[in-house]
Amino acid sequence: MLIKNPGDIASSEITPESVYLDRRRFMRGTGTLALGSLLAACGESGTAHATAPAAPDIKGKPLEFNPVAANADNPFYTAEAKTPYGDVTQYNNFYEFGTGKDDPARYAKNLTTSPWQVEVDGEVDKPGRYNLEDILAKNPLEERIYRLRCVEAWSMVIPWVGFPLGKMLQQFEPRSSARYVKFETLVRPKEMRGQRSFSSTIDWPYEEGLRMDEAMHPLAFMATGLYGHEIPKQNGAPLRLVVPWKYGFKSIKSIVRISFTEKQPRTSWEQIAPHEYGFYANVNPEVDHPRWSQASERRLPSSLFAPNRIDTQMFNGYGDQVASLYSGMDLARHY
Ligand SMILES: Nc1nc2c(c(=O)[nH]1)N[C@H]1C(S)=C(S)[C@@H](COP(=O)(O)O)O[C@H]1N2
Ligand SMILES: [Mo]
Repeated sequence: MLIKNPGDIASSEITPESVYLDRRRFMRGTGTLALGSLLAACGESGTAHATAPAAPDIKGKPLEFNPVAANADNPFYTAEAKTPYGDVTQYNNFYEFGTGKDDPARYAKNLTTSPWQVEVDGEVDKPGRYNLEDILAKNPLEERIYRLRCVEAWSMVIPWVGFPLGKMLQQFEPRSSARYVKFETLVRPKEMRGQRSFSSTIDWPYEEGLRMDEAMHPLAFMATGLYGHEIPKQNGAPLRLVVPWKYGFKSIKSIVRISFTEKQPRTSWEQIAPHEYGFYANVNPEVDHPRWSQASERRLPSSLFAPNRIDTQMFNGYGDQVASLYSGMDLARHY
């Protein structure tokens, strides 16, 4: 196996972290007075905030993996600026921990992710309860640098570590009757405060699914790490899906069940608002969300002074690879 720890070289150096920090420092400077009085009101001394805090250090165990080849024509790679680690791990959607963007970073800490098992069932010849270690032993890690486009019209560029979804699914030996694959997130209200909330709109577990040919596509990925290190809990530890040509809600986190089905599975967001969120959820600048445009997106980091708004690309820029999966389909109807 290829052993390289890119913590030594890659991500942090290539990321324009310093530029990002400078911008934050600038913004803090302009906000000093207001922030100072706010802190005073909270009974805290403002002096500790006179200088910007350092970017949060990369947390988690460094991983061993095969780094992505940095060629412009490699679909698993993009030369676009990576979103800094601090944004990737502190601006999240993970409703099991709350609906605020900073709730996951704050509340996912106490989630128990070891031991971890994945139940495999349905139209498959090797069903069972698999220990995460056994899955990992069969699937050497590699790196992918992908765009992630949320349906809320913001996006990031994230260096993931993990393995191809299709390769893992084949190891379970799906039957020819398996036309779809469904994923479920852990339900553990004791550790997931969003699941205890009475105002929650989601009927837990969070559920997602793919058509079998989508799941087998080489771009579909299971992530166990990011920025060369173990994936933080707020990003879906210990095992989460990444489908870069689809809206982010398809990329389900903290997976505990994989079911092979004949029929198109029920998915959480489709259940909540079927006219707003469809099963396919392919990134498509020409099909607007009923309440906002999907023609452009805020690429993080983004701020009031530097919104960093860019055009959204069809299939999030992965059209050359995936468009053929949908030939003949009306993508306005199958949104
Ligand atoms: N279980 C679960 N998975 C989830 C979500 C969630 O709320 N619960 N949110 C989704 C949404 S809307 C997005 S945009 C991505 C965000 O992933 P990130 O926080 O790692 O950027 O996770 C997706 N996976
Ligand atoms: Mo999202």
